[in-house]
Amino acid sequence: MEKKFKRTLVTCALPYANGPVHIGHLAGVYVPADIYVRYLRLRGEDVLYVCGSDEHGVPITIKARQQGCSPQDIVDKYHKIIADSFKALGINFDIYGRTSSKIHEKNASEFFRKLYDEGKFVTQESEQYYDPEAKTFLADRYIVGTCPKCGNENAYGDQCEKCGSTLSPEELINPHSKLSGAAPIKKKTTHWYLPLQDYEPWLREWILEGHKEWRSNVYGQVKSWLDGGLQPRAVTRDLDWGVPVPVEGAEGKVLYVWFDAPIGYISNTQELLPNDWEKWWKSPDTKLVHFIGKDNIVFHCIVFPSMLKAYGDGYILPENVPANEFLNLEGDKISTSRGWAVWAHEYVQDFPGKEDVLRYVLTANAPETKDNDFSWKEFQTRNNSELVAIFGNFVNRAVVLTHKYFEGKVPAAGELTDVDRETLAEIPALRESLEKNIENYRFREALKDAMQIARVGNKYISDSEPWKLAKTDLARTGTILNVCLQLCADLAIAFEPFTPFACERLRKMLNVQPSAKSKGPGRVPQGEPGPGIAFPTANAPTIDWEQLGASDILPEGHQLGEAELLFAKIEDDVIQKQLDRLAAIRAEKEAEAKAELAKQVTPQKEECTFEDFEKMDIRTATVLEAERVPKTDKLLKLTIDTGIDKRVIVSGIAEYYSPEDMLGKQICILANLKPRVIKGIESKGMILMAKQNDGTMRFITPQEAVCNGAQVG
Ligand code: B3M
Ligand code: ZN
Repeated sequence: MEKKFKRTLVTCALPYANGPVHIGHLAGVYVPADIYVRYLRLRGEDVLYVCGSDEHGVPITIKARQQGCSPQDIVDKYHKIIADSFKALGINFDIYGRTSSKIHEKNASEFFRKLYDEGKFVTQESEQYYDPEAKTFLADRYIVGTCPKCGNENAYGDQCEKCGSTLSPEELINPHSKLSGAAPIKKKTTHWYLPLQDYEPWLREWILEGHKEWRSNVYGQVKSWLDGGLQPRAVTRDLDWGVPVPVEGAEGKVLYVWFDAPIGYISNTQELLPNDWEKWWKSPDTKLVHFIGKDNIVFHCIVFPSMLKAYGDGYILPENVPANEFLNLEGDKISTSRGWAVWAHEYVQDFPGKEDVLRYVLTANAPETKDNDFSWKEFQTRNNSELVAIFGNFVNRAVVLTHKYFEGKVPAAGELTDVDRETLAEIPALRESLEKNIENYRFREALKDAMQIARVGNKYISDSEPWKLAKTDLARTGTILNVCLQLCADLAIAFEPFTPFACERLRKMLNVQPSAKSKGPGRVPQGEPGPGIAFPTANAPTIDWEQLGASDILPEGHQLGEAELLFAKIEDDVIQKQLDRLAAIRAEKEAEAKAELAKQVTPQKEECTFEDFEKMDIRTATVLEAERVPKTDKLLKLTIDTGIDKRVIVSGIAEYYSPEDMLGKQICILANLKPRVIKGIESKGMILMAKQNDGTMRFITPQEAVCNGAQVG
């Protein structure tokens, strides 16, 4: 039996305020959460929707150092950019707080203190890296050195961003501190740890036994953590940015960012509802759902629940943690440092009025069960052939024809034919499926159900051709349009969680009001009344989720608003601009990678003897004639003066040197190499070249001119 709850608390992972959010974040966390919240509100549920910026952690301090400002400056900047971009996309949290707030510092501090006082932590002494010049402990991120796997000289102590390897500071070649450049030394330090292993039996029971319905990626990750055996986890760090550890003798230490951040959910709730927050966090009638990305699973399913369990005091645990996988971009992993991303705040500037298109595409292609790819071509196709050609086109035809033949008033439905009835009968089944899918966090499938309503409508209006019947049978035309308009109303209801801006436009066209049940800031505000009649009009009927699938949502004679385009086509040049931007990033990266490769040196060959070397007769020579070998790209035919003779050498250097480049140049050759016939030309000897690892070559020439035939050795 499904448990009944009185209210739902939805949290979204708190984005790190060290950069803007991108489509990967949106698809993974915020768009699905927003759909879920809007849906519950449409159904009249009591929902609280909480998020905020995660403003602690080492990367923020590094960014501040790079930019020569304070960590607070960094988080102030990105907090605003992130908050604004969410709002622009219709993601309207009840509160978007921040973990640098006073209330959060107090909360996190008290949370730690209670566990400390009750002996829930263990302390452990360990050796940590220390910068003897800057006199401070170094987080792994603050240690840089050469990656042992790829040779990148700027690898971090925890990761190489070039090759993606996970590293530890011990593995770095020539490790040095980012702060002073000094070689780090090891120094003893004491930290507090939460003994996670003590919570293992309880976690097993709660999740592995009690929540078999969780997504398999989430359940599987939890199971493998538990099967691997849990370890005590440090909850403090030697750092000067964060919530200070509220214990004597802990100077220079702060709470670990993953200890304080989830408490941020609670702090933000308190900030919004200082007197009423407890019912959201401590009542068994509250259903708590965490929306996160897959890299946050362990923290939300193991660490934070163990913290709450240790704390006691009636805190509830999540009923579900629908974590998504990752979204890639044009076939490559999204990377903030490489700039390989589509940023939310840039999207809303580049595509004004198309917020819904991004929401739609990211949902249609959501990485719910596996990593997925975002491509601009697919974005364009989904807009043009789904939103425009199916949803928009259907609504447009229905509303325009009603204006044309019935002065914009909903015509009477005469006797329904089988087709009419069958068409209308499809909607309740789709509604049921849509509801089930959203309630079970299958948003891609839910969106397909909603789109199916538009497909049904589009097919119905195309097949029944009311525009042809108008001259001969206006009553039948009216019946068909009545059916179409009911389907338009269905669409205005069913799409609200997915494309709220379009639904607002659609409500204006249909002259209806949004559901009165849908409370909270997630409800889409009505547009400013324009000149002329403002739609929806004051006494316009209200559409409600419960009407979805009914055949009489819009009453006969109801006056519609003006027709407008629901979605607009996206042209190739707009897409090309985005592709060009990405291509430039890709080209830059490839050039960098090549330069990096060129620097790398091939390991030394096996030892040889002087006699081995003596066998080779290396001489200087001068190029007398040079020409391309016909029908080849790489070969030059060089006639050279070796001092011994004049001879021909065929050499694969045409990619790097033109015949003119070579003319008159002094070179070195291996003179006694056994002759070979190349492309029908006998080649006697080989030109000595310096070959770099990126494949490029340069010929070897004496520092000053010498006579031809001089022996090299
Ligand atoms: N700041 C988001 C991330 O890993 C992380 C989430 C915290 S949720 C409490 O990108
Ligand atoms: Zn590397």
